[in-house]
Amino acid sequence: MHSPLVERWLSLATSPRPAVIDAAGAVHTYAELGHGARSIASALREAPGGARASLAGERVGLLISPGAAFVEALMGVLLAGGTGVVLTPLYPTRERRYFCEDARVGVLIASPDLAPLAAELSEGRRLLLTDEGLREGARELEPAPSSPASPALQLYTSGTTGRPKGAVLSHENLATQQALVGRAWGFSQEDRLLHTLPLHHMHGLAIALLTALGSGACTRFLPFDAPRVWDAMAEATVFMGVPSMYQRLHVAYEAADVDTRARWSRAATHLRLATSGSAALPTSLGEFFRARSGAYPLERFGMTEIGVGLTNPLEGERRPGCVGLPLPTVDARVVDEAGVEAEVGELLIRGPSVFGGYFERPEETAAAFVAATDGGAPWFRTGDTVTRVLDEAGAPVAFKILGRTSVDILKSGGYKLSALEIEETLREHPRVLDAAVVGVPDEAWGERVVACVLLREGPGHPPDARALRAFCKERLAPYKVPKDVHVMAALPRNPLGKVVKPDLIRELEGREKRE
Ligand code: MCA
Ligand code: AMP
Repeated sequence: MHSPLVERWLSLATSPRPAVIDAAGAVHTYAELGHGARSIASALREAPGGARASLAGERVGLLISPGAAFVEALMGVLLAGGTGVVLTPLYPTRERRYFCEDARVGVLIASPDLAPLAAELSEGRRLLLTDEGLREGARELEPAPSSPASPALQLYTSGTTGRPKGAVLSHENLATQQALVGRAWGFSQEDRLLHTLPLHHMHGLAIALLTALGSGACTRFLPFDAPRVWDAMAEATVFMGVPSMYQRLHVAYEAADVDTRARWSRAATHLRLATSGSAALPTSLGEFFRARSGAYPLERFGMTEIGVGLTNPLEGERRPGCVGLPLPTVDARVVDEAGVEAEVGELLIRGPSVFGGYFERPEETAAAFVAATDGGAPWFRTGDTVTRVLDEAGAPVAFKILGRTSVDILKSGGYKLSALEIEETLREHPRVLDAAVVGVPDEAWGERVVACVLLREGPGHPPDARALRAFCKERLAPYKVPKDVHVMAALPRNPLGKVVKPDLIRELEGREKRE
């Protein structure tokens, strides 16, 4: 038996149509990738006593640059019955090691360009390289059985408690997403997706890549670079970005000469769809893009744990500052702290695209859901504060995201991060007595990560902001490294001694205005 996700892939995997154009411009068909994926699946299942029936339950790490090899390995893992854990070369080794250990990654697939980074993680793990040898040496086995409930991907996301946790997405979760998003956004095999997002998160991996693959569309991978992205729009029909990308497109446009601007505007009008998500799109940026491309970006709301939940319409009015309505099969509620229906409150979501839980974290999984009173599936707590926008007759026409329920969860350039994780890292420094990390509103990043630290006495010079940033940089993903570090004499605290972060943010904003 094959899951709907695998069935969909198998139905496309013999097509001569283009599936991927890599950053160097090489075109790869679905048939080529289909062959590559089966070879990788077979190599993964190889074992001393003969091929294993399935990798069921096993986590396979992927450390592969965007391109055809990535898609082959991703689909190869699924065809072998395994669960993919996508690793990124953008982070320091310590972060990658954490993901591998937490997920108990047993096998690692790496592209040859990333082999040195993979070697650092290979102790006690099998390491496969996606080179010609792997493709040629492997026998093509029938795909391993998979069911809708089989875990397909384990994606890491930050929470309010310490280190990132692995959200386990099933084949059904992803197949549902693939079909719903593909349909809602009018995807077809005629589409050419301009893909500039990182592949280790839900946005780039599933919302963008799996949607395109499920529709038989062609995905062109390109590292994000604003001038190149503007020009590449001329060859694309769909672009998906985070608000920081739209901000960079805006900055590049403003800096360009008249001819370049005209060329870029023409290129943008080739797109039939540009979407924005992962963080709130400032309406000024949306209007800027509408003026160039002819259409306001389609803004939608998503999460690692649910994929896309709400979306503005493909056809019809896209309301600036709003994220639209639930996709078909997605149920949404807005509740207050007591769990009672409210005008403004936390957004709760349920439906077949909602994940089942965090890997080996029963307590955090339990805390993420609220039992339903109607006998249906439990509701997932998004942690986002929302309100419904109503029309004159009182019918909901869109949801509006007002902020996060926790001040300790930040979004920088579309990446979610936990202030607590950064604070814990800063406290590892022998001279840091205490630390408070907050997000300060920022044009480029949405929120800018700022750390305020109290130092303790000790030998030698006390560390300055540069030294503390360097300390974080060795230990954390680059986007988590505080952009500013302030050494303070005291932190604003409530009578219980807890740092009052809203006061700290106000204080920092006041400082910035004065500077
Ligand atoms: C890079 N830097 C960042 C970020 N990205 N700092 C804060 N926040 C960031 N997001 C650091 C770099 O390490 C570098 O630090 C400095 O900022 C400048 O880097 P630069 O090369 O200019 O940046 P970049 O590498 O071009 O990255 C910018 C980016 C990237 C392309 C906007 O942040 C990005 O790809 N963001 C997308 C994140 C994403 O896909 N999120 C989806 C999560 P230094 O100067 O110190 O070296 S999934 C999700 O949210 C749900 C499902 C949903 O709804 O989509
Ligand atoms: P992640 O855990 O990285 O998947 O991030 C999910 C979070 O991104 C959500 O809980 C929201 O806070 C935020 N988010 C996603 N899309 C939007 C949007 N269109 N507007 C505002 N916030 C968004």
